Amino acid sequence: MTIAYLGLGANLGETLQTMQHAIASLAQRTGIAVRARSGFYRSAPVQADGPPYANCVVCVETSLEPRVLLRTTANIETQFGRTRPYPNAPRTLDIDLLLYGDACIDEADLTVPHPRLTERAFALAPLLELAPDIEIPRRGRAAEFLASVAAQQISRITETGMKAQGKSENAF
Ligand code: PH2
Ligand code: MG
Ligand code: MG
Repeated sequence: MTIAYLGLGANLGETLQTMQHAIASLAQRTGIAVRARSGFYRSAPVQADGPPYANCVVCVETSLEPRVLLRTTANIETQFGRTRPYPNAPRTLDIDLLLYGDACIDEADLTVPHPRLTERAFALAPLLELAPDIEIPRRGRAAEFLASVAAQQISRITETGMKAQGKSENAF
């Protein structure tokens, strides 16, 4: 069994509901146990356009090989209506493999750790909430990179904020 971290993002449709249902869908898959979910965050698009994003990170324990895990998450993206009209287009659901144990994979269609993890507050902040001391293979402690992404606009969505979802979902 391997501990892996998945980054979820959405900026079209009922973003929080989609992510909650996607996590439930992950938990139902053979070979995946969801161990923890970070809080939800609202973030400005980074190198992308469209509405603000909702983001979170989940920790899973899995017996699936990285490629099989990736196929499963791609399948869940499709289940929730993901389309790819152009790179970084707004989406109903994105699930990225951020970390897979201490594995380092450098292949054309799969790079682990996620190559942009250390440049993105929307991935780093929720990851650090789940695992404050986590090391990124070949990069060092994740916490060391927070300062360099401090300018990116991101805020944690509180429970109260979630209850008022209809009104505040697209606000920072
Ligand atoms: N995902 C991207 C590109 N930019 N920006 C935010 N805030 N959140 C994302 O999930 C995101 C992004 C590519 O997958
Ligand atoms: Mg992504
Ligand atoms: Mg992706």
